[in-house]
Amino acid sequence: METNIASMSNGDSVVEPTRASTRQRHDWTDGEIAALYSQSLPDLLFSAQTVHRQHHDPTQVQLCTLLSVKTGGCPEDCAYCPQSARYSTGVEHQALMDVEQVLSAARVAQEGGSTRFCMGAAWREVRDGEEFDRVLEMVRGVGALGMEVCCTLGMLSDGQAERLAEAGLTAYNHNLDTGPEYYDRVISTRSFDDRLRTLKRARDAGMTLCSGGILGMGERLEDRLSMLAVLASLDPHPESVPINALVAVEGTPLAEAAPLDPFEVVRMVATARLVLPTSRVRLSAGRTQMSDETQALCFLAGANSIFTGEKLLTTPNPGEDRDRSLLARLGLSPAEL
Ligand code: SAM
Ligand code: DTB
Ligand code: SF4
Repeated sequence: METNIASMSNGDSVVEPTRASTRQRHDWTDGEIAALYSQSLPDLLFSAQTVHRQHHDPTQVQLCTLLSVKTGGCPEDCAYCPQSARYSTGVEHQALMDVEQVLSAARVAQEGGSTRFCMGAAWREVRDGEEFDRVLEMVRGVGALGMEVCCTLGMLSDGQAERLAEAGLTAYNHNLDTGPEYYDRVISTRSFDDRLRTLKRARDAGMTLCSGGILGMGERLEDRLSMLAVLASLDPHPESVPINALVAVEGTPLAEAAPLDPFEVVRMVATARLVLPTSRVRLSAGRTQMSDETQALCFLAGANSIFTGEKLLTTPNPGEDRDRSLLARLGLSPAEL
């Protein structure tokens, strides 16, 4: 049965915010999403928590670890990215790592409580050959440890998606990054539709999807919300949705981007929770700039996954000790597989 929490907490709400609370809806309009987002913070958090508890244990947070298996020198022009060869960011280039090195990093991550290991490569797209074969070997090896395995390698062709799925890849990460209208202001070397095509290939090959975006690149609120509408239009919804706050890196075109209002991140997480009720919402890049209290509000708003460890791909992350203490202070526990 569908509940209308808005009428319980705020009879004047424009829409029925949680009309779709118990199922995935794929026809959210930008207007409906805007009405959710703009409720009072207490109403928004109440709705988001109610939906969150229908699908998830609110005390459990999934711990994921990232590893950059091939770093820097990327031909793309993503304006936020320290790994693009077009900007001088001081990121040291590193060729594709050896399988054994990657597996030993995965073991360390697992010992630290991570259940998911995500390997990233600064590629525009996957190319068939020895390097792709090596990545497939990494996927098999991490899977054999009993972890969820995720890769983010750029664009995929049909055959490549199938080979990744056969190797046991749990999830493919490919972010929309922003809404369709703003997209061209951030990246010119591949289109929004290219992204959707790669996501479809990964889905058709049987993998789960990890797709989200970045806040704080100069986009309007409408762009953030239309990104959520596109994510929700995917059927089924992406199983995990990373919400990144821009890490403004010197040398990139977005180095001077204005810092985000933390409440905008909280509202975005809560709105993602409402329109993507069954997905894991991952509070991703940008946590080093967030206070403990902001992160706590994000967990209250429905975030239930984080990246742990000292580093994301190339930029700093809070690190295990700090995260362990934050979760303990909030009475949250690492989710088990
Ligand atoms: N090269 C592949 C691609 O672009 O699909 C995979 C790696 S790429 C670094 C993965 C994602 O990291 C990007 O889509 C973007 O959302 C995120 N990202 C990169 N740089 C970031 C930054 N400075 N701040 C926040 N998120 C960032
Ligand atoms: C995602 O959405 N965020 C992660 C992961 N997916 C691949 C990457 C964040 C990268 C932040 C910048 C860096 O460390 O290079
Ligand atoms: Fe390359 Fe990915 Fe960075 Fe874009 S986000 S420059 S594709 S590594």
